[in-house]
Amino acid sequence: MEKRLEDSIGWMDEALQKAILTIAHLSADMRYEFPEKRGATTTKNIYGETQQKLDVWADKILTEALLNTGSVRAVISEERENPTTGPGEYVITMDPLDGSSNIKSNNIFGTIIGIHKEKELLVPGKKQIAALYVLYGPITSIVMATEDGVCEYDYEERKRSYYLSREGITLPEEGKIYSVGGGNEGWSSPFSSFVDSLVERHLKLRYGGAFVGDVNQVLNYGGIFCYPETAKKPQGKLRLVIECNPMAFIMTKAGGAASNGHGDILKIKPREITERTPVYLGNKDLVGELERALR
Ligand code: P6P
Repeated sequence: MEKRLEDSIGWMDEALQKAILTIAHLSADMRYEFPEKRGATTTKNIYGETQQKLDVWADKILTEALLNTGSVRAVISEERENPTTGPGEYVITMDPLDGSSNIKSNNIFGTIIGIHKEKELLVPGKKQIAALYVLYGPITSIVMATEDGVCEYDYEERKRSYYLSREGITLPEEGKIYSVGGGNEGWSSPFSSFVDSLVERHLKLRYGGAFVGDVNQVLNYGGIFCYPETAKKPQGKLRLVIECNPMAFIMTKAGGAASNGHGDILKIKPREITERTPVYLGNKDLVGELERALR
């Protein structure tokens, strides 16, 4: 008997279930709107990046729906300068549409969600109680991590529900792929040597340009995802709070490691919502090797 997402999270308190199921149900419906909402807006987000129509729309409908659940105290979104507050107890950190540069080319993109219920809004990623990403791929799927581990749910169109497809997901022992964001201009020589060593060990390059899709490949095949610091971008590109912490939580619960090059990303106390960080996620042996190389 296939287990539905609703049944799989029945152990959670009702407020948390409502928040997660709201994201799940909305994500399934969002797909139908994608074709009409391709293309860029004339506005830029707080990072100075041109917003795609889907960025703005996904942020709006997810934020409103989450606040309407009554479960959410604040939504911290990539698309907004300040948190949007509500009457509930959970804090949601969100990249509503990660990988929007892939919309034009119809490549994979997704939604990244982190959930905590600490008093402070900005807390280390280890304080998250759940994290998930929605992958808008050939299959719409959700990968979610809680204290109990990592599960995947596939959306079954005919039944209009998400069903558990894998549970207890752990990284393969041996890493097979590597994925490096940005160009190689300005890499430190230790990082460059590390990447060369991966090639020499016959790891395969898999880079799709969306954090969710690239980390999902590492979760499935083992290896390492890197968006490194460079000479021009010493803090890298990806955002600590709304992108890296949820993905780091999931990778860690799958038995992997998450580093900023010098230590566990999940231990960093964010100074501000917009803070960026270099990010390295994947098999513990590879992440550890890279940390030693960067010392
Ligand atoms: P680059 C997508 O725009 C994103 O924020 C992440 O999803 C992705 O990992 C990264 O930027 C891609 O950046 O510089 O490789 O195009």
